[in-house]
Amino acid sequence: MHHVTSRLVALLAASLLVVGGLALDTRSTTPRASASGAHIEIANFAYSPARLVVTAGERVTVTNTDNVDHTVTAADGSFATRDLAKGQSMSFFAPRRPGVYGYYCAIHQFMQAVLVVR
Ligand SMILES: [Cu+2]
Repeated sequence: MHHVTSRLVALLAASLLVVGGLALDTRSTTPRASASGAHIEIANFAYSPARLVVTAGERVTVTNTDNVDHTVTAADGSFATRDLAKGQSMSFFAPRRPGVYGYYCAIHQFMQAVLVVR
């Protein structure tokens, strides 16, 4: 009897692991940086992707397609672009320290997104 119970517990633990694995898979579908570097596009007052995963120190290129100027400005000051007019691009290097870096537009501070450094 006790034997059956512990087997059930093991099964339950295994299925929980599967659920956990699925959750991890979902997270790994976040756009990843390619060999040519990572990109952030600004369109309609929003950053795309809203959550970009890069490696430490990776080059990140920002392109503004809106008719008004925007910036990418890290909340902690660790990276920033100048004001980008329509069609302009600028690159910066992701921080060396892994972490989650929130950034915003210095001109329209409601525009917010996240750079994840791994
Ligand atoms: Cu802006």
